[in-house]
Amino acid sequence: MLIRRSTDIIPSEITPRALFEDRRAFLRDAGLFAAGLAVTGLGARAVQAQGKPFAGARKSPLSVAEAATPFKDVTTYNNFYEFGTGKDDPAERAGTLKPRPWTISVEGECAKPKRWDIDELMKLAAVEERIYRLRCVEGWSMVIPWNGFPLSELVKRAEPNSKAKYVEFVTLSDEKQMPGVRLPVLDWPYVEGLRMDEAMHPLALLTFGLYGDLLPNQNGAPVRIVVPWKYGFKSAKSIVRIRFTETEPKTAWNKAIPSEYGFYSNVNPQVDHPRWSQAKERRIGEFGKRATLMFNGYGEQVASLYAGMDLKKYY
Ligand SMILES: Nc1nc2c(c(=O)[nH]1)N[C@H]1C(S)=C(S)[C@@H](COP(=O)(O)O)O[C@H]1N2
Ligand SMILES: [Mo]
Repeated sequence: MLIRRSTDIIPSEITPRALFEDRRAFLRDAGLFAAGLAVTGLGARAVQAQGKPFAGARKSPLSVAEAATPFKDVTTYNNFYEFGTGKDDPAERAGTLKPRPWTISVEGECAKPKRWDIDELMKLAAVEERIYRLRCVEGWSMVIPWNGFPLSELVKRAEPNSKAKYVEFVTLSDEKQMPGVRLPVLDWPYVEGLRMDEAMHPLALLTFGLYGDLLPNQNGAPVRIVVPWKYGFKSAKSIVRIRFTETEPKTAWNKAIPSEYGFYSNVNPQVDHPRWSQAKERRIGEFGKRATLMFNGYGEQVASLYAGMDLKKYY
C-alpha cells in the first residue's frame, strides 16, 4: 500500500519466491518427519502440549477448501509497518516484541469494560481452526489456517450499550519493541475499526494462533483480528485496546491517504484502487493470477450487511 508509485509494485519480489517452493516443500516434509520421531519418543500429547497449543482445535465449517499457503510464506512475507515497510522486515525484526505479559483493554460505550489478561482471554471460548483467504489491497493473497474464536464472544461479554455503533481496534505502539514507530510512516498507533454488525458477524475472528501454534510476532502476537471479506489492512495486529464508539473510528490508513483507503475496505474487484486495478490477485506461491472475488468470496455470508449501500462511495 504505502506511499509507493504504481511502478514500484511488486511482482518482481514474488516470482523468484515461487522458484523456491520445491525446496520449501522438501524442508517441510523433513520437518514433519522429525515431528513423527518426536511423537514416538514423547507421546503425541506431550508434543502437542509442548509446542502447539491449538493442534487439536475444532475445524470450523466456515473454512475454505483451498490449499493453505506454506507456513514459511505466511510467516516471512508480511505487512507490519511497526517493524518496517519491507515484506521481510517483520520476520527479521519482530523478535523485539514481547507478547507476554499482555493485556487488552475493552472499553468505551459498554456496561462491562474490562482489562483482559491475554491468557485469561484465550480461555473465554473454544479456539477453532479457521482457514481463511487473506487478500491484501496490494494485489496478492494467501490462504491461512488461523486459530481463534468469534470476536462476538468478547463483544457480548462487554455488553455494549445503545450508543455503541462501531468498534475500534488499537495496536501497541512502543518504540522500544517496535523500531518502525520511530518513523512517521503512519500516525501511530495503528487504528482500525468495524461497524458493530460487522464486528458481530460470525466470520470476524479474534485470533491467537496460526497453523496450530501461537501467532508468530510478525503475524500479530499475541492477539489480532482477522476480517476475511475485507482487505488485509483491516485485520489489525498485536492489539491492546478495543473501544466501542458512537462515531466512525479514525483509522490509520484512512487518515494517511483517504482517497485510497476507505473505512469499509471490503474486497471488491469492481472498485479499483486509484492507482491500480483490483480485478485480479496473485496467490503467493502460484504463477499467474486469479480473479478476485466479491467480498473475497464471502459474499453469501456478508453481502446483506451492505444491502442498499453504494459500494463505490463506501469503499
Ligand atoms: N498493526 C498493524 N496491523 C496490520 C498491518 C500493520 O502494518 N500494522 N498490516 C496489515 C496488512 S496491510 C495486511 S495485508 C495484514 C497482513 O497480515 P499477515 O502478515 O499476518 O499475513 O496485516 C494487517 N495488519
Ligand atoms: Mo495488506
